[in-house]
Amino acid sequence: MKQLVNLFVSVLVLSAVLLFATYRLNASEGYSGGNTLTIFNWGDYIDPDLIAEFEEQTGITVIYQTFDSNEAMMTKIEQGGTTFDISVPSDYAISKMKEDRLLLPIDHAKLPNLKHIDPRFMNLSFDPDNAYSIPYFWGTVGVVYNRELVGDHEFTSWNELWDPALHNDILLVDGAREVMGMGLNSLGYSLNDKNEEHLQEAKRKLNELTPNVKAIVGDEIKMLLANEEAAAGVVWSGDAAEMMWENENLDYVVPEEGSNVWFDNMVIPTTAKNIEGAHEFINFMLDPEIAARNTEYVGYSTPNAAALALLPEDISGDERFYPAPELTDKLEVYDNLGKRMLSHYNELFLEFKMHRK
Ligand code: SPD
Repeated sequence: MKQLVNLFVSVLVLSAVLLFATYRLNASEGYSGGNTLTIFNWGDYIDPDLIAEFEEQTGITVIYQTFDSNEAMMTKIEQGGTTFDISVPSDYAISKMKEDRLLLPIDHAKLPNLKHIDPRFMNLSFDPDNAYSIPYFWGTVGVVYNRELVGDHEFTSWNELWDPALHNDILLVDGAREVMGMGLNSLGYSLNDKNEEHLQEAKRKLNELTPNVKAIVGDEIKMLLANEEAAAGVVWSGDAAEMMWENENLDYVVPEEGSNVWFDNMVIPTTAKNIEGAHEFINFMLDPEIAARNTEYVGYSTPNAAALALLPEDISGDERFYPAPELTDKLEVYDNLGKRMLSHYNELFLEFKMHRK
């Protein structure tokens, strides 16, 4: 009898341990059981107070995870084993995720705040009718530079980055499309170019930039440039805005040969378990007062017209971050290049990174 009781206790303990381990695993992989919502967003891309407010307002518990590139995010969602309810891909990634059937349709009837989005940011080519994606932030790629450290340079041309005077003094954002795009644009080619000769030419040109490249980094780029650890950097516009709040010697420019205009939108991946909660979250983020606070916190440009009207003039009137449509119309949106070409861009970028070692 004693043996039977011991066996029973052992089975009970083992079950409890297994249950706990499963719970921990699910939590770390973004399990959205119960009244939870799992959000998969770029790093440094939301005011954390807003998550707390959303939880308080709705009674939903948010599990929040971050990524640092569209490619990493798509791989994770494709692999499965996650239950993300919300993600925030960029334009070309949205087009690819739609193609790969990784997105659920969004019910606009559940988003009364959608009316606040400036029509200029709706119905874009990567998702006509916004059937699968709702605008979050937008911006450009350009050069942030420290007026005190770069001599006469104003970076109206990408080619100024190649000046030997900038030896070991520039930082690059860790993005395959951004760096390859910059290489292609500096040669006068499109940042969506698929011509192999042009791509190899761009890689050779990037290799020539190596002596000037101090580091290729993620979100730390803001801290490094604000602390004057480098004279210039190729960055996303919102990161530039945030650095410029910290250091008044910094300025931001989009070089004249052309660059990228991008759009990050909220989506509901097919991994979602809390579709209702996902709609509630999207509608919450579209509220003008919430979107304005989020914009002031992260520094990126809001597509929400009612939120923009609430922002101070030094933000909403800054043409470096809210350029006129005439300028953005001249910039290019990244195309969904297709699986093979996208991998090729990534390989070339990796080869460039290896060339530095
Ligand atoms: N730290 C937040 C970065 C978000 C940048 N998204 C830009 C994507 C451009 N393709």
